[in-house]
Amino acid sequence: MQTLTQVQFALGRLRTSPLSAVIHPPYRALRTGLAAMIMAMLVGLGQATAHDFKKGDLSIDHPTATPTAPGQPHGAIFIEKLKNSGAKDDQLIAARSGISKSMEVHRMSMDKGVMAMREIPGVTIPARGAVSMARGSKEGYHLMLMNLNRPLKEGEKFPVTLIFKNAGEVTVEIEVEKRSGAEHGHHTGSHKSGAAQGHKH
Ligand SMILES: [Cu+2]
Repeated sequence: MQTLTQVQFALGRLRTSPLSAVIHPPYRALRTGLAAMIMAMLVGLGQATAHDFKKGDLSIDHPTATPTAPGQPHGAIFIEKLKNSGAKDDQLIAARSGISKSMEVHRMSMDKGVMAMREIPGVTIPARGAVSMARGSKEGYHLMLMNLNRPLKEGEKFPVTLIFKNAGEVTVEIEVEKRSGAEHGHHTGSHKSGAAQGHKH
């Protein structure tokens, strides 16, 4: 609380000194930098809106699922970014959810001009690095909800527990969202062909 008050005070001072900024250009840059830093801190305080999750050294940034049509057996989950601030590699090795019978870690790739996907042992998040599991990313990583109990409706949220080799388990909230544009079309096509070929369990 005290920190917030001080930050507000600092921001107030920054705003009320336009003249000095004109007279002393070097200070202006300094003040702009400070203001940006303070704004970043304030944004950090409102974590509920950011939709990212933390576990140990890992951050899980914006996990989403694509809506599914009635009768569609499987669903796909994407994570904008998995970041690792630690000194050791970690790996997303499994996941579980009450919304499907099981979950698998998948990778989508082109095989002789045909898009296919297969189960992989895990997705490595390099030490002091990051990996994308974003929709339409070239890596093609995603989590598959195998045999959904019900369709995924746009706008809904549901919990999924991610299981990491080192960091352990963390439950995140998945947002079901549709994306417009080529990225989405590409992806939907991919999963139809992949599901037809590779998801007979
Ligand atoms: Cu898949």
